[in-house]
Amino acid sequence: QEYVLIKLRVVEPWPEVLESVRGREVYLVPATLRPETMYGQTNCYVLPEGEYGAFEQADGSVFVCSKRAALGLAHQGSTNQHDGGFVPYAAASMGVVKSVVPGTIKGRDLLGAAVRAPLSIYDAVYVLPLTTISMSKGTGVVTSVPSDAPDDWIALHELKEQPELRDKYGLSEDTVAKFDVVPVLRIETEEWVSDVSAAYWCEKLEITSSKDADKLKKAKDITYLHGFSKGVMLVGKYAGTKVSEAKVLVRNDLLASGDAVLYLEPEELVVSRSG
Ligand code: ZZB
Repeated sequence: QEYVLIKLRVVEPWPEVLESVRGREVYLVPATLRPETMYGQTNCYVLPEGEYGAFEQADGSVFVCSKRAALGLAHQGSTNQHDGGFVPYAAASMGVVKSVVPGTIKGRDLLGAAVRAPLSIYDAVYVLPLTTISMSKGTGVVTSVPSDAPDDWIALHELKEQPELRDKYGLSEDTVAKFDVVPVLRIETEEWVSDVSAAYWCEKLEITSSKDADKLKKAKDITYLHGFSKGVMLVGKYAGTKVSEAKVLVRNDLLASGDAVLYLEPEELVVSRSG
């Protein structure tokens, strides 16, 4: 599985948990399969109970992600632990990567941090909680595109509508209030048309909770399928282009500008998850 890791740069106010790397180039690195939707990023999600680390990369920058993903990246040669040469899988799996922040970073400690998301129309977006994140997929960090990802839409909607939920995580209203859903691509089928397909399907299927797994899966399947086959870009450099073509163009632009890196999900680690 090839994911694109988007580099979301941590900016002031600096989170306390990252104090030891203050002033350095620190990024949260969500894994995405939908680089063409990055114009619509409204926030970033982490798992509150998830365990993350801050891992130094070969260029001196620091990636905040799961240890599992850091090992996978090391396997691909993203760290300089082995004189810049190929990093053997065995060495990576023996724990060559080391977090440059002492102790573990809980997702909870990252909530409310501000990050700069490449291509997003918003200057800075905030780190918010998502309880359905799997720590054994991607990096454990997810970038949120509520226009086209149903899981992202409902979780943001809940945080906007429920002050008690924000209180539970110590989040101010500012972290969600002004972040309206951004239309990124139009899907037009014979039955329906929408510029914010995830929002459209969440409402149509009457999804009211992020725990509504069955309906969310249905909404996700529909938006994924039609987004790729029928979607046309509405914004950015490739406005007017089909999603199926824009996807690789935006991916390549993000890689070329240094705003993203590739992450190949290692087979071995996926297999070991199921025993
Ligand atoms: C931006 C985006 C925009 C995404 C969209 C989806 C959609 P898959 O197919 O199940 O592998 N994701 C990444 N890592 C995780 C994780 N650890 N736990 C939960 N969700 C995760 O799904 C890959 C997508 O799931 C990724 O692409 C990411 O969200 C999220 F408009 O990034 B995506 C209809 C989906 N639309």
